[in-house]
Amino acid sequence: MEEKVSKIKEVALKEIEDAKDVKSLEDIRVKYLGKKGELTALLKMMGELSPEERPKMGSLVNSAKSEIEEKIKNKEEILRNEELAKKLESERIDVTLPASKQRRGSKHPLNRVIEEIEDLFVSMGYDVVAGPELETDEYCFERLNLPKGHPARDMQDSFYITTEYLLRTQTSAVQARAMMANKEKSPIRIIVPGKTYRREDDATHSHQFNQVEGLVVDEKISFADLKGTLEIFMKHMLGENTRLRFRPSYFPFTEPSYEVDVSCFKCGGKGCNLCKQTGWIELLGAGIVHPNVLKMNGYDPEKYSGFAFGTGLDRLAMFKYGITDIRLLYANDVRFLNQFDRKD
Ligand code: 2U9
Repeated sequence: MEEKVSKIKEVALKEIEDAKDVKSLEDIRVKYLGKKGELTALLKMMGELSPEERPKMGSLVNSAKSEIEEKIKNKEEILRNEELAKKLESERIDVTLPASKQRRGSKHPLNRVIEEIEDLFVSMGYDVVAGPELETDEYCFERLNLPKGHPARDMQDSFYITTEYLLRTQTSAVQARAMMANKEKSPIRIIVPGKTYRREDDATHSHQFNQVEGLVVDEKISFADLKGTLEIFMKHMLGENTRLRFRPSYFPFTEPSYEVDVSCFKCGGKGCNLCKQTGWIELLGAGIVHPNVLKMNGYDPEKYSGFAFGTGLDRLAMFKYGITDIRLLYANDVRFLNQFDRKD
């Protein structure tokens, strides 16, 4: 029996010594110290020994057991340290490697144009105002001198959600809201950039486009103020040599109304393919606010007058940056957008 214990111990200690990983150490522990382990079996056999032999053999088996446990514990620590060292070595970070390049986004050309316009008008004392894209018939049409059944409503067919609610066809509703919200009926100078929607079904028009409209209401506002403002606006956006041409037009909310052309910035007005040999490009609509619109939105037309204007931001961005296809503005193609990356 004594010999058997020392043999088991010797073999166990050798196996522990040779163990290559934590898993094989665990197998060794089970083999010798587990429920059905070799040393455990010897302990179970104690009952068969004589009472004189039992204490000696008991202490012998127990000390072999402790020695094996101790050795497994030490070896486990060594193996774990080795595994950790190997892992650290394989996952070592070379801090001297060049950093991976960060891909930087760029400002969308439409947003660049909007911000440029906002900065200009804010510098002239205007407020930038936003409003809902889902509008009521009242603000989109009625308060702009377009009662139900007015033939000019056909020019702006829209997406109706109910008979009362629709996607706004122009941002003008926001100007009407600003006039109504101004309880003191004090002068107003605002621009309203934003998305607008129309029910278009041909290939040259989009159901959604961006526009900016402006409104000034004050005492003694005249056509001269409108003309000067649009001149500053267009020269700022398209270049100092830009000239304007006003042609009579019709909008229900302004009287008189104008289509406003700018001299072609590609040929300077001589005539080219961009301006279809006319020297002019139609870019804005404008007019003197109709007295009915002033009245309907709480302003006394005897005391106040105003001017208003509007332009399509998509067209303006296309002209400014020489973009030839409007779909590029909405395709989110980084090869296109990267060209507008300011390097500053
Ligand atoms: C109020 C009073 C007057 C807004 C105006 C235009 C002329 C105009 C279009 C140009 C191209 C929009 O993007 S576009 O289709 N806009 O021509 N808009 S005057 O007049 C107003 C608005 C609100 C209370």
